[in-house]
Amino acid sequence: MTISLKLSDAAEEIPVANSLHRRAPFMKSTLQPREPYPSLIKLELTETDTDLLIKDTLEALDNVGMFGYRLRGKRPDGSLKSDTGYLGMGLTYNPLHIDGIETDPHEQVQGNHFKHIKQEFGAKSGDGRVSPYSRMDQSEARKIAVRKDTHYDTYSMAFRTEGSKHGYLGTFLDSLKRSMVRSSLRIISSHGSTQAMGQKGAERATQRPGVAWHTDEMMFNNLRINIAIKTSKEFVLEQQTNVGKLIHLEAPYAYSWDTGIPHRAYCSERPEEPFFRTHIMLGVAPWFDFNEETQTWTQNEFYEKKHPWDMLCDGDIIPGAKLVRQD
Ligand SMILES: O=C(O)CCC(=O)C(=O)O
Ligand SMILES: [Fe+2]
Repeated sequence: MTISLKLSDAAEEIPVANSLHRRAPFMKSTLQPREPYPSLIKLELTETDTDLLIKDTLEALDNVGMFGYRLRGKRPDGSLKSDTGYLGMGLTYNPLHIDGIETDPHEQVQGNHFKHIKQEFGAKSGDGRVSPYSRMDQSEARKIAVRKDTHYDTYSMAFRTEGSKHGYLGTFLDSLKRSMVRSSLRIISSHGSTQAMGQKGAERATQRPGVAWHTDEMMFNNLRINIAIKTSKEFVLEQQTNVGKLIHLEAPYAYSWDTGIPHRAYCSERPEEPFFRTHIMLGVAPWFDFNEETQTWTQNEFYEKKHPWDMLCDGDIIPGAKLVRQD
């Protein structure tokens, strides 16, 4: 039987992907890829005009602007705190997002307004961001933050923003074979304010612009693909499987890794001139396809049959994406 679910029929107290999971448990699939992949998968985009993609992505960002990732707490003037070192612009949004009309649709990808969750659901913790993926938030707060139409309702953030339709960026995203979920342009600003990159000791004292240790959804739920658009050597990725190995992601390649394993991305050394490292951070649902007209998610032919990494390397997600073999 093919599972299908209309957004409006999904339960309110859990994200839409979890409602799908109740009917067809897929998030913790044990399906293995057909071959062992490196801890960082690098892909060449052989059917993409990458020069034009870079130009039009940067133009879209110029037109729309960027938003800081929301942080816990408030500024002295009462406004919600956000990070000036880790910025973004949404490529997808949810028209029914809990933030309503207060925020720009391009800002939804930048974390929750915990304020709303507090008002509507009576959460006890303070204002600001709460992340189910962060080890720094209490589990009760995390549970409340993860509902339908919140930041973490990945499968509701499946509608394309205006900014995502700009020029060849739009053409490229239209060409994807799978449905996009919570996707954004992610910018690390070399001269932005910094945050603690680690949880304790010297690590905690080390302040860098970027994103601290975290995990994301399992890849069967949300396969994340980073396309480096504008970058420079100081900007690095570090994975918990290889702490201390700082990896620079080169433009114009696409990368993917197991985001269920903690990782962080940051500016390791401040360049002389301010620099805005820009990646397209795509999220796709590998095993369910979204029909925007009927607002329905339906299981696709790959469900439990083909591993998301095999799909990625066969061009079942980005047409023409080819694995770059490294020694
Ligand atoms: O490079 C970045 O902006 C962060 C990437 C990341 O954490 C992810 O794609 O899961
Ligand atoms: Fe991540």
